[in-house]
Amino acid sequence: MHQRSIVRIGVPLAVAALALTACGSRGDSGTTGGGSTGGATKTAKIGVIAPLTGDLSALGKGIQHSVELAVKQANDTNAVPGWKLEVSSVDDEAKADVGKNAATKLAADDQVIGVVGDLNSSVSQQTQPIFAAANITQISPANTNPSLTIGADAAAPKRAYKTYFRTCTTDAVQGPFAAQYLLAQGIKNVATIHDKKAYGQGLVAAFTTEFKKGGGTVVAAETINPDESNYQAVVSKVAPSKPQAVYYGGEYPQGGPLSQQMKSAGLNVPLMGGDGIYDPKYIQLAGSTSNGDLATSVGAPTDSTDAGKKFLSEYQAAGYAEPSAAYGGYSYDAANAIIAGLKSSLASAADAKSARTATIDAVGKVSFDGVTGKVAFDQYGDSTSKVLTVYKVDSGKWIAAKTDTFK
Ligand code: ABU
Repeated sequence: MHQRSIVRIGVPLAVAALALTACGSRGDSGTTGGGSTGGATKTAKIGVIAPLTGDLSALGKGIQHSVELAVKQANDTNAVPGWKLEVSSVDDEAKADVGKNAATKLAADDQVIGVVGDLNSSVSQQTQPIFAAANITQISPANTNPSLTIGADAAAPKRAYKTYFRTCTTDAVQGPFAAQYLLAQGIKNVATIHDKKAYGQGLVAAFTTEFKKGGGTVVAAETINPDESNYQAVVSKVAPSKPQAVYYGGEYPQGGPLSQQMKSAGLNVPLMGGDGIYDPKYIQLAGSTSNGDLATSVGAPTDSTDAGKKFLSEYQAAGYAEPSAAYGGYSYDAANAIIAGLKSSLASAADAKSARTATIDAVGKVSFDGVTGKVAFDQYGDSTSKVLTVYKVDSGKWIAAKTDTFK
């Protein structure tokens, strides 16, 4: 698409268009290439399905651009000889019904061989069967609800979809990690609040089991409606139980205002959440009274490792309009896991569609050192890495308080 316009628009604009293509800096859904294409004669696409508009677009854009960076680098290094890789991005708006349509669109494109996304567990519940029916490898950098890989019954785990993998760890680890952290801080009485969605509800359930096991008491358990923005009623219900902290299952567009409304109603205790609130926008929404609030997120801080620093520097050099955000490293690793699989699955393939099944098998066997640590998958499609970090709001910023491997 960009190359056709380059012929018409002359040299100065052509240079600008090439720069745009190389950065993959489109702001919305669409296809981007990026990188040199050498003598490639065949095209395979890696899809991105994420919220590219709406409240969670800060996270979605980080996912999109991180995949674009991996694809640009793969094209530049001729990682898959004879093939030009492209990114095809669709907007799921963080909504299950929109995600379903977006996944159907990607699956209908014969050149799509793998997909990175979705961000939301509740959206992936709808897109998983669509990609599975089309034999398209799906790797989420952010879904943490355990059922997506092991099925609904954690006591009898059974792989849900052979096409589905994730590079992040799950709430079966994240919830207990938070519970152990609070208990170690001497916090024994906690109120829980979740948004009734797959991620929030599952996270609170995992937290509650571990917190009680460790001797803690859940003094109140409430829910919010994520479509509302006034949480005074739930704050009034929780406050009389005098919790030492509130554990919240949900995302930052609701978590930030919940924290702000708690504090302004006199409930001056930390709100702790999972990776769904680990974003600067949470602090913006929660305001100055969010100092002391806590979040867990998957992995070690990206800027704490050499591989992470290299990724952030290359991301910045590529000039994307939005930061890589919480899941950038996981998205880059997810794209590189697909690309690693393509090295064998596309080696003698006539076209992308005929190599979809071989790609699933190849991705299941990858093992490499990525930005987030070792990238490899277990028998359910889960990441073998179980590293998490607790972050605390300090002077208006998230500061890492503890990084550990959950055992
Ligand atoms: N992992 C937090 C946000 C995404 C999800 O719904 O899992």
